[in-house]
Amino acid sequence: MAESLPVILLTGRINPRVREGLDGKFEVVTVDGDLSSLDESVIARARGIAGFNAAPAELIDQLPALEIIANFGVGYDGVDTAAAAKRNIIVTNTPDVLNDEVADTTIGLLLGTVRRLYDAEKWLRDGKWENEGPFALSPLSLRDRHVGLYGLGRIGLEIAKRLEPFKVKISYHTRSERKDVSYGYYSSLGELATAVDTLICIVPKTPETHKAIDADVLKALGPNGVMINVGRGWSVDEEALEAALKSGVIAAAGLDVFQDEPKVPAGLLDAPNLSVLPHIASASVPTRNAMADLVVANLVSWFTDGAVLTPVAETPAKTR
Ligand code: NAP
Ligand code: 8YV
Repeated sequence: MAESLPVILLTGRINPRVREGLDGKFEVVTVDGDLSSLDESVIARARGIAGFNAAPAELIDQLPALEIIANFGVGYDGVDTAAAAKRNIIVTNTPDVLNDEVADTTIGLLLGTVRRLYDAEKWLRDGKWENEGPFALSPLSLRDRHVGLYGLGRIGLEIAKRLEPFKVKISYHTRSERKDVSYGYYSSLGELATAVDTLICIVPKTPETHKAIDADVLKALGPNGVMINVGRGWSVDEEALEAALKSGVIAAAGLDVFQDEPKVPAGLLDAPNLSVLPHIASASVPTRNAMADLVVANLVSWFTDGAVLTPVAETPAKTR
């Protein structure tokens, strides 16, 4: 009898190209919600998960034959890597293939926020240019700004490189100073926020980054301050941000990510000088295709060669 194909569970709202890439090579089973709708034998045989940042310990623990969790996204904060590591299950993510897209979007969000591009377009579309005259001058400009990056990893570095031609000063805070860049290094986020007037957040969601951008950090940015978050909503105290925008503690903010997506607090949306995007930094067809292809490549590589392409640090490369 021919050997059966490995069972891969597709969990969450995953890009359809993942399924297209897996079909024919694997027995692909879509999981709608929890595992209760699945046949016992499928659960017993499931060797892989292709998922959208959602593999908690409860899911992992129900799958006795699980070998690999291939996450769609570079951030894998929704995957319980400790539970995976305990069972010797490898976790992969999609680093690098989205760096340029996310960095491009960050620059767009920064410019849109500083120069009020969204409000200006609305002014034109609402007929106000014709009926009321020119759109107001933007109080803010990118000119002479000092931009601080909270996070200077794969994506942060691409953001920094894109900022260079804008002739702004660039500094950063990470836990370890990078030896390969000449940007100013600050050993704490508070010191960085005090030095700069523009802060871009591109750190992962970890216990240490929870609400790291709080009332004190916003106050340190100052009344000319601009805060952009393209990392995770988790890293910003949204109540403090709302208060800071409403009271002029900082001048403006641009957010691609939120604490409780897709819900965004009404009070925050009410705040002045806030630009918001629905978590779209990597969301172009070419980039999402590249991410999907990397998810598939990790699974194929694991089940054919017994090795993966992009393991996460918590479950380092190993062979099957
Ligand atoms: P990365 O290469 O791992 O870089 C992470 C950076 O954050 C590093 O510079 C790291 O430096 C720093 N960092 C981590 N923990 C820190 C801490 N506690 N304090 C200060 N700095 C810290 O990751 P990446 O590929 O650039 O992605 C970063 C994150 O962006 C992802 O995890 C994801 O959450 C988010 N993201 C969002 C979107 C979107 O659509 N908006 C798209 C892609 C990624 P040290 O280790 O030296 O501290
Ligand atoms: C996507 C992201 O929103 O890669 C990440 O960490 O946040 C984004 O690229 C998501 O992962 C896929 O839809």
